[in-house]
Order: sequence, then C-alpha cells, then structure tokens
Amino acid sequence: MALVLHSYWRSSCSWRVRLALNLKGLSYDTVSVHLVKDGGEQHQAPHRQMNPMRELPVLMLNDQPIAQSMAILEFLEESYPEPSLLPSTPLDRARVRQMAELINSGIQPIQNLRVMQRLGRDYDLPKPEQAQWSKGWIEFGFDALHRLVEQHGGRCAFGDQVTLADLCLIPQLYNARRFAVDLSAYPRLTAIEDELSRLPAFHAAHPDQQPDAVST
Ligand SMILES: N[C@@H](CCC(=O)N[C@@H](CS)C(=O)NCC(=O)O)C(=O)O
Repeated sequence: MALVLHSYWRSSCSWRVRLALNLKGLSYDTVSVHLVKDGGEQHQAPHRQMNPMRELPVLMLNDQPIAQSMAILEFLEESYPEPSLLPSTPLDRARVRQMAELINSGIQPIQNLRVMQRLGRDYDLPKPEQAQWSKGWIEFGFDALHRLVEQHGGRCAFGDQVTLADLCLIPQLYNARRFAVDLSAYPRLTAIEDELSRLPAFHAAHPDQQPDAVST
C-alpha cells in the first residue's frame, strides 16, 4: 500500500503519525502543507477536498484520505500490529487512550492555530495574551497528565512500552516550549522525552528533520 502523509513540520498531530509510521517501519512520502503561508494552504480547495476540517494530518492510502490523527493511529495499529503501540489488556489500553485523549482532546484543540487566530481576529486578543491562553491550557492538562504518569508510568508514559500516549506527549512537549511553559514542573514528562528522543524513530520524526523544516 502506498502511504503519503500530508504534513507540516511543526504540526504536532502530523508528528504523532510520523512517529507511528517510523516505529512500525513503514515507508511513506511526505507532502508539505504550509499552515501559515498565503493564509494557510489547509484552507485551499485541494486540501479541503481531502479533509473538510481543513487540518493536518491527512494520510493517503493509495487514493483514500484518512484524517484525524487518532483515527490514523488506530488504523495503523490495526493494519500493522507489530510493534504494538497499545498494551495487552483492555484496562491498560483504556489507560493509554485516556492519556492520549487528555492531550488530543483536552489540550491540543484549545491551543490550535485557528483558535489563536480567531482570538486575535474576532476578539482583539493581542499576541502575548494569545500565548498566555495556550500556555495556561497546556499547564492545566500537563498537571493532570503528570499525576497519571506518576501513577502508571515508567520509562514511558505507561510503563516501559512506547504507546499512543507517548506519541501524543512528545509533540505536546515541543508545543509547551513554544509557549514558554515551565517544564521543570513536569519532571516525569521530560524524563520520558529524554529517554525516547534517543530512539531513531523519534529522531527522524522531529520537526527539524522534516523536508519542509525552517530554521528558527
Ligand atoms: N483532532 C485533529 C486535530 C488536527 C489539527 O488541529 N491539526 C492542526 C495542526 S497540529 C492544524 O491542521 N491546524 C490548522 C489550523 O488551525 O488552521 C487531529 O488529531 O488530527
């Protein structure tokens, strides 16, 4: 099956999918969709045809688009079960999904680009306050996640196995730095990042390694 990932180097949700593809040893091509240039290529007709939500990532399977990173991750897990990114028991799988969803639905959507843009455009919120907004929601979510990782984590967010929870956590830590979150408050989360960033699959998925990366 030919896999093509429509992605942007700094898109945290695309990063989750890059990680899964790399960990499962799947080769894929990348199409860059610039989220900012010309008002954002995600709003243009070709992209909207693939994903009416005007978001990244989109994974093309031959000519079939799949959007929503969690749906893509579950598809990859079911289609390519090894190495598994979920633990073996239903309770443990629920715990991993709880952590992943805490980020996927509890943090990322509130600090997404279009939310920030709308706060500025429709509510006149200046850029520093927009950043404060995002920082506050990341901290709110990370406070909860850190407690869960203290209870259930090991070298990874859940035990010692790399799971969907780590695939959501690592990109969210990058976003946290962009919004000046004080990560010293979350030592268990940064310890996981230190551990996992040594793995080649994680190195290759980092924004700086992407073909459309821009040096900042
Ligand atoms: N729930 C979606 C969220 C996707 C999403 O928000 N993607 C961001 C990049 S990480 C995006 O494309 N934003 C475009 C915009 O805000 O205009 C998913 O998990 O795929």
